[in-house]
Amino acid sequence: MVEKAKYIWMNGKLINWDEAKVHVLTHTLHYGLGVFEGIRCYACIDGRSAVFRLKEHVRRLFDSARAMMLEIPFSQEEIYQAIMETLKANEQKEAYIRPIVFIGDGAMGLHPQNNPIQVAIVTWRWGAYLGEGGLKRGIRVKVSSFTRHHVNVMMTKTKTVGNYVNSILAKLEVLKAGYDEAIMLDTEGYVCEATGENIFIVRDGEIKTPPLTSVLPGITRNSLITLARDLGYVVKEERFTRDEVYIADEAFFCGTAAELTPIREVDDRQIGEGKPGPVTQKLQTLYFDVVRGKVEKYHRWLDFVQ
Ligand code: PPE
Repeated sequence: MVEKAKYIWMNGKLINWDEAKVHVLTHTLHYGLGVFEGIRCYACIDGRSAVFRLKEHVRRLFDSARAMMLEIPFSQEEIYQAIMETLKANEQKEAYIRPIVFIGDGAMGLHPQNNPIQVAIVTWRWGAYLGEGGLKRGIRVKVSSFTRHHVNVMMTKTKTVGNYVNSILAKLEVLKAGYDEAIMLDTEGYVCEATGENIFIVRDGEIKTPPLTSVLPGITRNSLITLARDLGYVVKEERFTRDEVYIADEAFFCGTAAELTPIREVDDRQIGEGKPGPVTQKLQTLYFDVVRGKVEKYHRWLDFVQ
């Protein structure tokens, strides 16, 4: 259960959590055309809180909206300020931030016509997405029988509400089979991403992640590529097959919610030693240090809440 905060920002103002309601004829509820973001705010070592890569997340929200032909009735600067205002009003030191843009009620039918575009920002506490144990010891994953979207079926580079039905199918499938998360293959059979995370593998000290062709351009993915290269690792954005994951020395998922979650098993095959490997551990430690403001060099990624 999501723990209630005091306020939710809706269409320009803060309202009480319990009053943030929509009509059952909300267009997005019926047809799935809406876009959203997932952002995290962390408590930093100096006592302040900082939002991680806020500008990039707001930009991606607007990119998603543009691709989906949704006209957001606010500027990027206004959404940025609204997120800060919500965090302050809710007095949260750490939070997961969910801006969502959706089509309100009015006309029904597939043409959304002039239904109002609604924007809401919700913030709540969200711990380890795939469990504390998963973060520490790694998770067990399975390749889903559900294929990730073809690039001309859904706009794969957007965070569109409807895209996640495909993710939910994969997630339900593998959770029922006793695993923690699913790997999804693209329409040609190459490794693509997870239900809500990007994927990386490591072999002989070299790091690989699928190119952006049909995956969400993850902001965590982008951050980890930078961090890994700054540490001196070679990082390749290159397609690979599931058997390359099976024989990897290390593998991990990353995302705003999942942070950096090690993978210890794929399709009942142990990955490396069956526990987080050295590269994974190094990157995970650095990532948590960076988001908590411990590394001056990456303060450019932090927007302090003040
Ligand atoms: N791929 C998908 C499909 C995806 O949904 C996410 C984020 C990522 C990759 C990683 O992107 P980024 O957060 O920018 O590094 N998934 C969000 C939704 C989680 C949810 O269950 O809701 C997230 O991590 O916030």
